[in-house]
Amino acid sequence: MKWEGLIAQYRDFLPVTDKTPVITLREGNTPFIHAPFLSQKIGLDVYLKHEGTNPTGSFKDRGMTMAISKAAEKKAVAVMCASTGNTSASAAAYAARAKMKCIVLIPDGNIALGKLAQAMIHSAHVIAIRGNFDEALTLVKDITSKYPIELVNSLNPFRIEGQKTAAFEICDFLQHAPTFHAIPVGNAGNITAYWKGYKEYHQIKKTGLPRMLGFQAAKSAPIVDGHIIDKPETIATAIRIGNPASWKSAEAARDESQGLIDKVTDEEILDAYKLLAQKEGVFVEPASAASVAGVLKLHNANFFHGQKGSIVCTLTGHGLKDPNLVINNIAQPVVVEPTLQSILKEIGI
Ligand code: AN7
Repeated sequence: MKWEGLIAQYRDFLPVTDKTPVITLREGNTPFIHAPFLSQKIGLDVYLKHEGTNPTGSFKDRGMTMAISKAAEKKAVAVMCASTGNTSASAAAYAARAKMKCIVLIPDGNIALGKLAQAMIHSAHVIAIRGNFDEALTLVKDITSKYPIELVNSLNPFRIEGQKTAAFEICDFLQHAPTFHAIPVGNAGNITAYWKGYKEYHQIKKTGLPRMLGFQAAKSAPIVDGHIIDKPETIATAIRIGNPASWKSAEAARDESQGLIDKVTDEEILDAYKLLAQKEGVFVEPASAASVAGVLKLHNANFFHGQKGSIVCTLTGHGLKDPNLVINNIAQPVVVEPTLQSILKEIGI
């Protein structure tokens, strides 16, 4: 099959016309990977939707191809976003392609190195604020409401439209919806988008509906705790968000699907992060491992007991986004002299 990007593939489900210039990096069509270790452990078929293989290394490209195409349609010259990293990387790439100016606000010191490098090389105007993501988003909303700059955070409805196509791909692969869909929750755009996608596909193709399982980081869990978190913390900087923009629609996805939104500790996130790499061969960034951490937490609480079918975990971003985490916190190579003897000794022969 020839894959020309998700707008071409799912045009009938998207708000585009012949007048929409399609700005694409051929995003989407990401690997849908069976996870044998997790499947055996949990007793249901577990699949990983590896969104880290999108062109800029995260699921944000699905929303950005739509947001930037629609911005190009209205002849916008500049776009702006607040970001914990991946949105800025994606916006910078698609804006470069569309010859638009891209301005990003990031929380100083709290975005992964790879993401910052991406925004810089695509020549976005990167402004680091001495504050967190929530403060950055408030500023961006204010500025884009007053000046002719397109907002490309997931408050932009075209972002959600693009991101919903991941649910279509899953249903196309399985020929029906999974029983459960597990997903990290930060600003809560993606859980909103998947649920919209599942509902729309079900209406037309009768693919069924999953129960949505969303997971926030324990110290950045406003939806679970029921109040705004002023100073969110977590090693998973991508989801270090205390006041999600799509809070209400995430709750709607949870309730309509008879699902849940729970929280996972940094320790649980790191355990899942290592498990994915070491047992399934899939390297993701820590925020992405929150979906698997959550599934393991529910498994340990017997949540899946007596259930049948499949669990799909969205892995939202690639592990190479945040290489420092591995080198500084997990492992480093041993260093030896360049002799046969020292190497044989090291490998225990
Ligand atoms: C890897 O880039 O909010 O719940 O500014 O990068 O839709 O926000 C990133 C979010 C999960 C959470 N996993 O998704 C940003 C940003 C990764 C992410 C999320 C993000 P949402």
